[in-house]
Amino acid sequence: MKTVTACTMDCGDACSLVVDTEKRTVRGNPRHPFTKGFCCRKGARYFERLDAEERIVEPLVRRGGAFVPVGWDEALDLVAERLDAARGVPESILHIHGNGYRGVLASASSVFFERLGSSTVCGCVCDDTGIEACLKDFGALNHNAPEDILNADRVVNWGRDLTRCSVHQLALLRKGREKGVEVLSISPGGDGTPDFSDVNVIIRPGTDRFLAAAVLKLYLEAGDLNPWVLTRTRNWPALRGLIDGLKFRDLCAACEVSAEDVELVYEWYSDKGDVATLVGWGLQRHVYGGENVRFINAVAMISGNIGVSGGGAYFNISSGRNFGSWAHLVEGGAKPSRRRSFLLQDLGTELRRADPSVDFVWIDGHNVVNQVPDGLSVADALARPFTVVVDGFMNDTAMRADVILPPAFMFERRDVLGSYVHNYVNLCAPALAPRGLARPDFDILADLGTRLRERIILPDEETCLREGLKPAAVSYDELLENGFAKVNHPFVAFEDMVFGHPDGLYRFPETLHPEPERDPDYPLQLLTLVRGESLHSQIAETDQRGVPSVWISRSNPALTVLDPARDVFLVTDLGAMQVRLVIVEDLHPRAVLMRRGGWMKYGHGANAVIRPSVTDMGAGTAYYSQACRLENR
Ligand SMILES: Nc1nc2c(c(=O)[nH]1)N[C@H]1C(S)=C(S)[C@@H](COP(=O)(O)OP(=O)(O)OC[C@H]3O[C@@H](n4cnc5c(=O)[nH]c(N)nc54)[C@H](O)[C@@H]3O)O[C@H]1N2
Ligand SMILES: Nc1nc2c(c(=O)[nH]1)N[C@H]1C(S)=C(S)[C@@H](COP(=O)(O)OP(=O)(O)OC[C@H]3O[C@@H](n4cnc5c(=O)[nH]c(N)nc54)[C@H](O)[C@@H]3O)O[C@H]1N2
Ligand SMILES: [Mo]
Repeated sequence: MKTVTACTMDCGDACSLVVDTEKRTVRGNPRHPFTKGFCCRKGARYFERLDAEERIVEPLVRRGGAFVPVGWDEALDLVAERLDAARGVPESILHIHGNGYRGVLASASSVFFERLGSSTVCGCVCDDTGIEACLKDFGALNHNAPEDILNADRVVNWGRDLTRCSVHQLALLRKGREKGVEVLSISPGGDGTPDFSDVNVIIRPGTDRFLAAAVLKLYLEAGDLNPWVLTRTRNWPALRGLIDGLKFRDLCAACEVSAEDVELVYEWYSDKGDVATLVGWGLQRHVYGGENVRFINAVAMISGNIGVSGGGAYFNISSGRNFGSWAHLVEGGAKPSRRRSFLLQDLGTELRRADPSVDFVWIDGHNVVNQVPDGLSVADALARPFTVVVDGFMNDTAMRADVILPPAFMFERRDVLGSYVHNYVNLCAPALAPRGLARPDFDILADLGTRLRERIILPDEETCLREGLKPAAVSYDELLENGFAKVNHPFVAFEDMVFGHPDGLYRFPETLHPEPERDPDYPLQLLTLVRGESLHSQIAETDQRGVPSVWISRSNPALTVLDPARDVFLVTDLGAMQVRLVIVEDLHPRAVLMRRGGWMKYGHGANAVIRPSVTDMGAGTAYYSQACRLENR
């Protein structure tokens, strides 16, 4: 049987899918204008996860060091008893929710634990650095419709590896290239960008702000400024003063890009025609990631490419912008005025220091031990409290649980969700029954709520979906009929050059921080990039045998002393892991690339050696500023 459903993975392409439950195949919905009949490798392989032998399909309770299967009544009664006991001190309960599954119903656990007044987490492991940077500049988070890239003459792609993170944006770009759109990509290299670019500029990781500032310097020197654009900005004199005081050659040196290449980027922007700017997520995972994004936006603005079709600066939009909350429909508990929150990036330390202590932890949709810095310290900290993990695999987080509750995965449950790239909302319809005893997260929480001494009552799913859809002005019935709907947003963002700040004016960055000095003991930089064939840590265990690979340049200084034939270790000030070297050509000499999400229990988890860190904006995580070295041991 074929069902039209949707992908709920944390990916901006947010595909509408056609699932064939007999053949166990997943195809892109041919009727969906953005999905256009194809899907990515991770989506196409999803039945491998649903059908995996190692999938957990019944509740498990830890007894005497081993996990024992139990029925739902026993598991949920036990959890309810522990929750009731902890509820006297609400902050002793901690809720950690990731984006492992997305949608209107996916907020159920957050709504539920808010009513309990539990502690929560703050800080971001994904995109809040870039979001805050865009909010500072534009005053609102918006970009042109992704289809508008077809109207560009040229594209400057600052660090988006579309071959992995967004194959549908890649398809649009390929279509554009057939019509003559030219693409220049800027990245540390070693990624998929040469596949879709006419020119590639290799940059020192973390330093895009200097390249962008050097381009601005060339604009100033040429006196090539659009007076109308400047009237739409608030603080141009401050940025001009800053740039005037900087030397072009120092800026080139700071980003390790040659003067010729900087001039090329300038020409790419200043020649006739419209230029679209793609701003990647990678370049904001650095200590000054927010500033990187702001200087790139400034180039898009000064070059006259904001508010025009074929131009625009694309970071992302909010995938929740079309939805409203249904939290007010919940009965029981109380919405607290303030909640205690722990910094996600340093969760291990935060939990150890917590006063009052955390006695009960609920984790859903987040392989938190694997994905946050210093994950092993989080693993240690989870040993004391009673920990419930809602997940279907015995990953680095689940193995630390006291109770594991198996969720229905996508295609096995219902939801409605949007995208952080395009303007459609999709229906995730159940195509098959949950495997074994697995149940939708929503169901699990609704059931648990009725078992508490003071009950929490969730509304039914359909009520939540209808309520959540109200701001989208799309009816649930329309979604049931079509599987997706387009929500109206302007095709060109900020078309009238009126920005989201109260005065309607754009804001430039006014400071340019130097890159922190390289530590001579750790002269290389670890970039933990996404995989094409899976989402983050949702990787088959059978794919994680042996030693994980890292990619380095032939001109990496480590190769002068390393013997690649002997065991090689990636070493940071936090720890060491054995790696296998793959030598490539077009990669920055000091970059060490690793594909992220491998599991610590197989020696593949990079976050075992990545230190907690916070970026300059949005309390994001500076994963890619992690210094390292390679050595024989
Ligand atoms: N070193 C390093 N680490 C990083 C990053 C980095 O750049 N470098 N980037 C980060 C980024 S961008 C992100 S977004 C985060 C992602 O971090 P996570 O959100 O932890 O990502 P996943 O590994 O996909 O884990 C999601 C989990 O949700 C589970 N899941 C899937 N569907 C469902 C469901 O329906 N219900 C429930 N209850 N669970 C479900 C999956 O089995 C999986 O274990 O990681 C960050 N971690
Ligand atoms: N297949 C697949 N798709 C995904 C995901 C997945 O896990 N798998 N995850 C989804 C999620 S949650 C997210 S957040 C996105 C992540 O998508 P991205 O953030 O785009 O992915 P990354 O691989 O972290 O980084 C992308 C590129 O940034 C470049 N880069 C790193 N540092 C710098 C820098 O300082 N300057 C410049 N110019 N470039 C730099 C790298 O070379 C890399 O090519 O993808 C989403 N899509
Ligand atoms: Mo992410």
